[in-house]
Amino acid sequence: MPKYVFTYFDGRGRGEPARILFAAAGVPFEDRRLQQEEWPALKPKTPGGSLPILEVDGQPVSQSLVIFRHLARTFGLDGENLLDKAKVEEIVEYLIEFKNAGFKMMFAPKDEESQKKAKEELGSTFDKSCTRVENIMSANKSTDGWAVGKKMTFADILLFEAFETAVARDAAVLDKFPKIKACRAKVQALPKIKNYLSKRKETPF
Ligand SMILES: N[C@@H](CCC(=O)N[C@@H](CS)C(=O)NCC(=O)O)C(=O)O
Repeated sequence: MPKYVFTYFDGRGRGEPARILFAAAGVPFEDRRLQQEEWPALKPKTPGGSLPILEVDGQPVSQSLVIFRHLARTFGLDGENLLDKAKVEEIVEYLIEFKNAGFKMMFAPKDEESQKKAKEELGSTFDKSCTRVENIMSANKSTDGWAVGKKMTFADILLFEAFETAVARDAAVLDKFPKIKACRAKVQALPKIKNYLSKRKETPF
């Protein structure tokens, strides 16, 4: 098995899905959590000047989605057949759109107009992403409760992770999307993930 070093800031952000993928697969990795003050010195040494970065036997891979896909493929969590793989990626893209709207909101200028615009965008992206994902799940012929096919995939992991902050703020936020809600509970209850979450450092986002 390769030696994995995963470098990201000391939060969930764009890094957490990779950590949960490792936990789900039961694969050890070095979880290198950078403090903000360490970043200026490291930035020029990174492939693209941003985090996360996954080192696989010393070879750096950048871009969060590329890292997630690489891990999902490596751990067999990317869907069982070509169409399932496309559905997994489709769900992931919708959830990343929602996460990106969340980051935009977080970094939006603090004036009233900008905050209002970012909040509206976050709300409409949430509705669009959840509706599409719920529809994909409704079309899944398997009744096992996973998003795609009859096995857990990376789509389920991202379903759990992408809504963590939203659910922590409002436990009822996913009530209109029962399949997403049930699937999140299933992911959270898996022993390896439950164990990881119980030990995970608590961070605001
Ligand atoms: N497209 C990149 C974006 C990465 C990104 O924006 N990372 C932020 C943290 S979430 C970062 O490194 N910020 C520090 C900087 O740009 O100097 C990815 O998905 O990995």
